[in-house]
Amino acid sequence: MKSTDGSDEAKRRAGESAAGLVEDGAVVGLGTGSTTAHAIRALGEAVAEGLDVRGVPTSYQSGALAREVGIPIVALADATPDIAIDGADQFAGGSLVKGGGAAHAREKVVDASADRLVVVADGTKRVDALDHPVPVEVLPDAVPAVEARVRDLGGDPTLRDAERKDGPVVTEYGNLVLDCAFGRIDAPADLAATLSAVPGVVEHGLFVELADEVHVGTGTGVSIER
Ligand code: ABF
Repeated sequence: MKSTDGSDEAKRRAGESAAGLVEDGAVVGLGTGSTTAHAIRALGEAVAEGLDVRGVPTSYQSGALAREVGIPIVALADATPDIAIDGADQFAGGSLVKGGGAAHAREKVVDASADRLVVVADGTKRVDALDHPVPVEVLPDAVPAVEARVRDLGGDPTLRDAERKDGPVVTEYGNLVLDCAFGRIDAPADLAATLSAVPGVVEHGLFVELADEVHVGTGTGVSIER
């Protein structure tokens, strides 16, 4: 059943619950978004109290927040995360739609590299079957071709616009994002593989069976699912 509690309090509980799993000496993948930001702040407090961790950011924003709260940063090329903590736009079991912040390419690389992926979310993100539009990062020249292919697949692509009318959202890698509505996604692994094979697609936001656990914050506590 879909929860209506998308409060910041619920997000904070989820983020802090996941941060509490991080052990001394760990390398931590630092996800993006408002729920993960609570985990990053909690980890910063733990570092101030003596916890030895190094963070691998999944985006410019998560790296900036980690620096602000005092978490030492390490590049993915130099360390493998023991654990990654990341948010989601929607989850069904261990499968996710991500990419609301247009950071899903680096998020997927970091999250998939980690020994353990802990997703943090509030209950409004939980569904029985994924149906959230799938963000697809696309090489700029390939946008028309990818749009056509997505339509062939039964999807409805929308180029993501910046909030102000100054053009489309551009990712950290200089690419554009198509939000592709497919309705209910009954076979996420098949759609993920199909999208990955489209020329010009850099990465999409379907994370199929990648999460080891989901910490779901509520108004009063946290449920750990999976
Ligand atoms: C990132 O932030 C994205 O992949 C996901 O789209 C979003 C979740 O943000 P929030 O926790 O603010 O809902 O993890």
